[in-house]
Amino acid sequence: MTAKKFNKKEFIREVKANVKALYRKNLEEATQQQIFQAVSYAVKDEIIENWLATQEQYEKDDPKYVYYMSMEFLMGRALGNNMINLTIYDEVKEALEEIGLDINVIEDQEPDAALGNGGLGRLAACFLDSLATLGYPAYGCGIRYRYGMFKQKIEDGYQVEVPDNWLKDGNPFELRRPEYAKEVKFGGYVRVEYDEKTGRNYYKQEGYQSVRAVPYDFPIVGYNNNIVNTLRIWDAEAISEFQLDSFDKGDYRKAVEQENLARNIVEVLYPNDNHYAGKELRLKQQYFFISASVQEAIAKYKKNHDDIRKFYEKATFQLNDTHPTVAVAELMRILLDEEGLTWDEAWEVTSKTCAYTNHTIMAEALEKWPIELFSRLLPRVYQIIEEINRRFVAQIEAKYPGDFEKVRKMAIIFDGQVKMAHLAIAAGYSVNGVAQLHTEILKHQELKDFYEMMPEKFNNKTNGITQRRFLLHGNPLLASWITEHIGDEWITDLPQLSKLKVYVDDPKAQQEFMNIKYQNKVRLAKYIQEHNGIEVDPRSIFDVQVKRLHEYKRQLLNILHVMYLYNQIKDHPEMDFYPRTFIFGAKAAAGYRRAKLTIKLINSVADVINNDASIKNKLKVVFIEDYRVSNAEWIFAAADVSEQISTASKEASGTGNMKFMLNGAPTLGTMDGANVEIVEEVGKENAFIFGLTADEVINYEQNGGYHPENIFNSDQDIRRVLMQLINGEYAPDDPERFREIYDSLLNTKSSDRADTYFILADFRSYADAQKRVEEAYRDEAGWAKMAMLNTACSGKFTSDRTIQQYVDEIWHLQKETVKVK
Ligand code: GPK
Repeated sequence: MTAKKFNKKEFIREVKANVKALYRKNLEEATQQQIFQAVSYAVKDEIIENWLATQEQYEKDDPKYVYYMSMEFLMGRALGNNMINLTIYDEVKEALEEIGLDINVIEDQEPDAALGNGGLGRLAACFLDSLATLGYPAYGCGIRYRYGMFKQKIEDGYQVEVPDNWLKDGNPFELRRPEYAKEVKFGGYVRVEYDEKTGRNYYKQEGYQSVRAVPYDFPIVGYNNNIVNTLRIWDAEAISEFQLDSFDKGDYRKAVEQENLARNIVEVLYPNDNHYAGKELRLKQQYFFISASVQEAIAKYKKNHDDIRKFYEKATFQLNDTHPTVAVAELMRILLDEEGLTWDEAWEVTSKTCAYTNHTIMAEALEKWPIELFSRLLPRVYQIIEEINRRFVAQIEAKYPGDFEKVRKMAIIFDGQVKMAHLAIAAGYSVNGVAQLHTEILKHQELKDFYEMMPEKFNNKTNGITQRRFLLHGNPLLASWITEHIGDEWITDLPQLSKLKVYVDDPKAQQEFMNIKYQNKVRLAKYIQEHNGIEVDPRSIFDVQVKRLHEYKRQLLNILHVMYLYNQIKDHPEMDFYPRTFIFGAKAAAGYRRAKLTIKLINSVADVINNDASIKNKLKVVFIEDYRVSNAEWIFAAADVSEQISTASKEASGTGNMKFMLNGAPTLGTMDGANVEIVEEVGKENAFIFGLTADEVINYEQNGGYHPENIFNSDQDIRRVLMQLINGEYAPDDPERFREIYDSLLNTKSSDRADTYFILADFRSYADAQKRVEEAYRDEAGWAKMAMLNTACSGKFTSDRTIQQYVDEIWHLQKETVKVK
């Protein structure tokens, strides 16, 4: 399993040649960006033989593939990761040094491939890494957005969104594959023809508009195993006029409309996380990439198989949330209308091919499309969904005779809407949640009726993360230290980290471990100084909350607590207080007003505190601009404390929590999502747990009885902090600025219950937990041990384990091996 030998001389020669060929320049004249491109093409050359060999091997073995269908792949940078997985990172580093280049500077030229919002998109990226590393045949299927997740600028404390023109300098790793282009049709109407000979109706879409879907392939390099899988993302191009039906030739208006459709469809990623906006263009995006991907999967199968009724033996579709669920109907359409299967035959194939992952219980994230919109955009697909629904409702009625409530709650089409989750569950052979607690809540609360009707479909797959990116690449110092102590098998077998347990009481090991943490803090402090102009002390506790800005994730609880601490220090200047740096990083959806106001609040509090000399640098607050995969790697490496403080029951899993743990940062969190399993692995004494339990939260939500105003009235510290939201303390120029946040916590006049996310309920126990953090940190040896135990016990949370469970329990794929020639 060793990779091809790396030839340093040859590599340098190639980099130089690439600079010439691409830019007609010598190395000395080239910009760092140009050198990045040249280096990337040289690395791509190392990949390409393996990519070919892998696809040849697959062709020969004719394995089953998983098609991971996702609107989002939050890949981050490719160059560093590809070098890591090719196991040529150190060699390339040396080679570049030899010609006077710094690998960090070169890597820093690459824009993040930010084709995703947050956890869901990053999970897809980690899964691709694990699939290739474990040797499973897989395609990632998605959209090549021209503009990915917006870049975040902070101006006057407010978030400003800047377009992410990530393709402007060209994209060295991608490969355009026009030979696999597909036509995707929208709108028009369905004509039914009865064929006397076969006695069947035939359905034809007419008067439609279409776009050409053109795939771009990205190599997904497995770790040190010669395997290279493919992420296939689709671009949209206009169907040129000479390709129009003779019927449409000369229809100028149609030609223009089709061109606009092509231009708009892949223009931009919707920047919503855990939130559905119901936009027509979003549904177009969904059908666009799904139709192209399903057509391609079928075409690939048909190349060497005759019996389409056995399609599911060679392909399975994993639907990453409901966003790709139209795949169910598109597969039915092709099987019925193009392959000529009967309904029952087509349904058998479809329901053995599709599987669905649920990523949230947040009601506002549930996708439901108005039938008017859906049937206008996808007339034939809508007909098929109607028939799926008719049959599903009949099943419900057969199982629960006379129980109309069941139909009302479970139908796929109801109240004028198509409910995508219901379609995914009715059609799929598997429904999974992403952490134990989340799956239990699905089974017994959110999807209770479905679980009762078809319990066999439900299963849990606790999320995971790839240690190749988030430790080996992101934290090279710790990675080397670990390898020195337990060998390097952890790179593909993370539970090996438990071997570190013998070192947790060893003072020398403790010191080395904490020294590495310190150096990573210095690296981050430099980044913060350069990007934020704020000086932070690497000896202070780095207390970090990085994730999307959302009310349920409760960045507000964190910053209110900072305000409380500040009051304490001001009141008791002599108080013994261990210096703390509170670090935030978060993008808010562009249209999410309250989230954006929370960013302004964090920055306003930061301004006051960071500029108050009287507190002698005991407190610092930093909001890191443009939190994204590339700077996340550094942030996790430098964290002392991992803030995972969502309202219990609301965070399906979390994956940032796992990245912190891997890098030796204990969790300060609620018993929510995968935090529960983190505590299970590392022990309660090595985490700081607080707050309401999921059961308590759900009980309040269902039965009432929560009165935040009572807490406000009886707890003077809390009252004071809340008053500071509306007395101009942090907004002297506009004391009303944060009124909305204040009202959200106390005012029941607004439509929803006051303090929807139980911030006041959890405030005291959060503050107590923070106190315990401080005490624990003062005990140097104790803290070192706790930090090391977090790393040592993080083995469960590799995405390699998650993928192996998907393979064993859902997909049933065979491992492939590839030899280099
Ligand atoms: C869930 F529903 C969604 C969504 O739209 N975007 C998103 O990132 C996240 N998620 C969950 O919020 C996390 O708890 C979870 O770990 C992650 O998906 C991956 O499953």
